[in-house]
Amino acid sequence: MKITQDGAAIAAIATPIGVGGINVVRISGDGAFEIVDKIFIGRSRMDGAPSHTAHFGRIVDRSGNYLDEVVVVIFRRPSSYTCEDVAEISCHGGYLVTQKILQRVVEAGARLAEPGEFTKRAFLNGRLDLSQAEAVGDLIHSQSEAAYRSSVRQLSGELSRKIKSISGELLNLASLLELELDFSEENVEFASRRSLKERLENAIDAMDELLASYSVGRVYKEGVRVTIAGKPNAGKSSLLNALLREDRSIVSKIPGTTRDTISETVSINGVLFRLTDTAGLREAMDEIEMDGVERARRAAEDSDIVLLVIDCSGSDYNGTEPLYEELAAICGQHGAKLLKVWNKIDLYQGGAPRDMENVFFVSALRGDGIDLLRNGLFRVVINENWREESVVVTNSRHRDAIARAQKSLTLALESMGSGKSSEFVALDLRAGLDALGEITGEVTTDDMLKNIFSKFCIGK
Ligand SMILES: Nc1nc2c(ncn2[C@@H]2O[C@H](COP(=O)(O)OP(=O)(O)OP(=O)(O)O)[C@@H](O)[C@H]2O)c(=O)[nH]1
Ligand SMILES: [Mg+2]
Repeated sequence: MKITQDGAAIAAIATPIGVGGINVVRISGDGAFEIVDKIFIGRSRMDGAPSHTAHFGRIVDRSGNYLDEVVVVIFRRPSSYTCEDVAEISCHGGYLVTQKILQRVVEAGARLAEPGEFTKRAFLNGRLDLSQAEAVGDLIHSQSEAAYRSSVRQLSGELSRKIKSISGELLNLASLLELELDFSEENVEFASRRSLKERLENAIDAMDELLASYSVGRVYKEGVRVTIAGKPNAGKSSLLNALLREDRSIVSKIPGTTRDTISETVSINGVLFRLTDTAGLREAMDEIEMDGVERARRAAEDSDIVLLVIDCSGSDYNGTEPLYEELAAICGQHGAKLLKVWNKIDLYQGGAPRDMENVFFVSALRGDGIDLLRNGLFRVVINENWREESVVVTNSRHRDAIARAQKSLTLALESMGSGKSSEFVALDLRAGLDALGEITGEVTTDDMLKNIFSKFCIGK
């Protein structure tokens, strides 16, 4: 296992800022144990201590005054998160005491770590590949069961294995073609063109599947934005409360109650939905309301799903077509889905409502039909045919790399079809391999790494 060139010791507080039971200051790199020995008084020295041992003692300042009682855990290279020498100082969980210990660590020779630098070193030292390192960041930021589950799967190397199996096949094909080139004088074919074509097509199909999984992956990772729109008094705020199963939004008989937009999140089958209640859409009466209506329109522009709530207690529902058309136009432009929700069915006087596609019948007040609507929202984003165990791409960087790789393979197929020399085909295959290599990190640039790890927290 190679150790990073610049293995100088770095340090950071690894726990959240604030007051808690324990905080951890983490040090990684050359001289990590010597640094601790300069500021720590315990029974033994860390420099000679065995890996994976915990040591009780005190951290002292320059004059030998004690700052805190701590436990230091040490991990010797390469058996640590970063594959370097790592010391973790657990101190009492106060803001000041932790800052003082970090300051001592820096005085003793460590430099402050940049965001994600521990994980970056873990990647550079081969402990994780790039998609796994990214999964660490996703895991920390996951806000829903689905985001959590998909990041754990990616961390375990599921996506990497899939990508490597496709790359392995491409590498075999490229090598065969390149071997042919070496023997070009003899004019031999190491693989029949038919079998080559078939294997390429299979790789393209496998990529298609991965690309298709991104629509689900994005939903898992980022959640779904839902706007609740409709005329004043239709029951939008009541519907928000019913979906949340709590009273968050102000409900009243007076039209125009909601003037601002209110957003809340709710988990449906583990997927995060961000629901936005809006001001009723009509020609506004006063300036504040006008602003609210404008916000409602903007929220609809920014949504994955728009719910048009229609009050069916009177005869008013007949007049909602213009509103439907307006929202349909907004949704059409932004690729969002528009669903109709007939509300107040407890007061409905018309004939039995017909079952229609993308139309739901509910009573936000009594809760009728709310579970069906919740399930409907879930079905809009997670197709019934989706298999839970499929490998899912959750990261747009990965999706773009797969799309580029697929394009190169399509070019390779075309070149073969038009009888071009193996040289061209092999070149396209290599380009495809490079694109896939960006996902696992076999091919990287400084900018790419900077971009990825700068989004991490300091101390991770
Ligand atoms: N009977 C019945 N009344 C309902 C139902 N849903 C909402 N209401 C009532 O309709 C009135 C308006 O509800 P809100 O939820 O405030 O409606 P809104 O669309 O948010 O109204 P604005 O914010 O003013 O645009 C309230 O008196 C609710 O109690 C329902 O399913 N059945
Ligand atoms: Mg309201």
